Parts: sequence; C-alpha cells; structure tokens
Amino acid sequence: MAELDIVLAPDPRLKTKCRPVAAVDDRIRRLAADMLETMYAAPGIGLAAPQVGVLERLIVIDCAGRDEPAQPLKLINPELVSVSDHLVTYEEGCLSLPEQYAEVTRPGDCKVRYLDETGARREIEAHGLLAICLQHEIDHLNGVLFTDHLSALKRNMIMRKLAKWKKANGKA
Ligand code: K1U
Ligand code: ZN
Repeated sequence: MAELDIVLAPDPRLKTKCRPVAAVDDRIRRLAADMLETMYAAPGIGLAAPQVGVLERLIVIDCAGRDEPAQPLKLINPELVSVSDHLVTYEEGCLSLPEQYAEVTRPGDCKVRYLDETGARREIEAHGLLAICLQHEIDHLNGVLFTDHLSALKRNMIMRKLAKWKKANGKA
C-alpha cells in the first residue's frame, strides 16, 4: 500500500465531473486501499478519487468514533438514490482545503447504491455523520466542494485563507 499526495484547491481536477469506474479490478482495489491509507494518515473520515488526482468514481469512508473498531467503506460508482427532507447543519472540513471549516446544510439521511470491491451491487442507508460524509464525497465526484454550498462571500474568504495557509506551509 502507498500513501498518495492530496490535491489542494484550487485545482481543475477538483472541479471535474468524474467518469464511472469501468471495471472493478486489481487496479481499483489497489487504489481504494491506497486511498484508505492516505485518509487514515491525513487524518480524515473520507476521501474521493479526484482528491488524489484520479478522475474516476470511487470514494472511501470511515466514520467510526475514536474508541470504536475501524469501519472502512469502499464505494465504487456510488449513486445517491434518495435523500430526506429533513436537513442538518454540520461544520465540514476537507482534506483538499486544509484547516478550513464552515457550516454546511444538507439532508440528514440518504440512501446510496454502489459496487463493492468484488463488483457486487450494494445499498447503504445512512444517517448522521455517515450521511453527511457520503454526500460530501459524492459531491467531489461531481466536481463540487463544500464551499460551493456557501455564499460567494464565505467561499471567497475561505479561498483567501487557504492561499495564506498554502504560502505559510510551502504548498503554494
Ligand atoms: O473529503 C474530504 O476532504 C475528507 C473530509 C470529509 C468530511 C469531513 C467533515 C464533514 C464531511 C466530510 C475530512 O475528513 S476533513 C477531516 C475531518 O473531518 C476529521 C479529521 C480527523 C478526525 C475527525 C474528522
Ligand atoms: Zn472534501
């Protein structure tokens, strides 16, 4: 397994609609394993393939609490089948926008259809943080960042703060 470099905003790869994974093969299984390693090292609770420069529809998630056993999920070609009318607001972060956080309002529950790493069709009904994280990661596959859910004023403020962070951390 290998830790991958995370793409930082602004980057055109983070604004691109990703293509479906054509075949669930060893290349995809290795990429999913490398993405999980990268996510745990960051640390984060989710990661989407475009965040490591791969423009294909693959996400990994682990929303287990600190004292719980790991619950790694690898979702290939995930589709949001339904979302609740009930909305929740949560302070989101993003590994592509280090140290930037903002409150985002989204549906509190969702149902997602996907392929697992054997290529089998699966469905997951999610609530709470898992539902939020699934929507955040599926947004990445459609070229959408959490900042796109904010006003232009808040978005521009975050992008300015991120530019300062990148300069201060030698990532500019
Ligand atoms: O997609 C990403 O950039 C990962 C992102 C996922 C996410 C966070 C919050 C709400 C929705 C989606 C992160 O993991 S940011 C880091 C983070 O939230 C975290 C890091 C360590 C412990 C707990 C959370
Ligand atoms: Zn993100």
